[in-house]
Amino acid sequence: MLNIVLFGPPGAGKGTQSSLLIEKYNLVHLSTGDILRSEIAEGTLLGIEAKELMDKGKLVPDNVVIGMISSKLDKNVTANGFIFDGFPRTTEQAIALDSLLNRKNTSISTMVSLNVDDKELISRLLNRGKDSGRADDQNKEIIVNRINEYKEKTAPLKEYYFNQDKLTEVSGKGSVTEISKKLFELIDAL
Ligand code: B4P
Repeated sequence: MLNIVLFGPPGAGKGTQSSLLIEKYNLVHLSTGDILRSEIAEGTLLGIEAKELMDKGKLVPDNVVIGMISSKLDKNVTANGFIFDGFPRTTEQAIALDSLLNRKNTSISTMVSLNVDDKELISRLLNRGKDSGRADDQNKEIIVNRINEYKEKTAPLKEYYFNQDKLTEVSGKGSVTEISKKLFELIDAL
């Protein structure tokens, strides 16, 4: 199985690159951000609680997102592999993911970290906020909170995957096609 963690700060291009990787490698896309937004759209209790945190740029509790991923893995037993987009975001989530995959006799193949500077991230997200309708993309202060949450809770995960010899760092600046070309090359070489 090909199991890829697509990693990076908010706005690094994880969602954008995921759609190209899914098409090329026939993988199942698991985006915790997308799953949470669909819970919000359906007005579920989980969605109502998540919205309050997401609108402030904060992370949703680990047990909530781990439960969501676990049930999605169970629903896709015949998949070629998965792209984890925006998950894991904390060490607890990474440990849980390793154990969920281990139970299915598989593991993470690689973790690709897309690196983009803060100025570019803020500009991309404010730009998307003009027509996305996403509350968390419309205000610079909230975007800065998201970047700070990333630096404090998520960026340390690079070391977690480095220690497993699975970390690859890629510049996320440049055109979408240039970046996807680099990702295809490194995945083909696995
Ligand atoms: P996510 O939905 O994961 O959103 P994101 O971090 O903003 O990244 P996204 O993938 O959408 O953006 P992309 O970089 O592709 O998370 C939203 C919130 O959900 C979090 O803040 C948190 O509250 C919650 N959440 C989600 N997962 C969680 C978890 N595991 N644990 C706890 N909480 C969780 O693209 C951004 C923009 O850049 C787009 O407009 C795109 O067109 C543009 N872009 C992309 N590539 C570009 C390029 N090369 N050049 C120029 N622009 C580019």
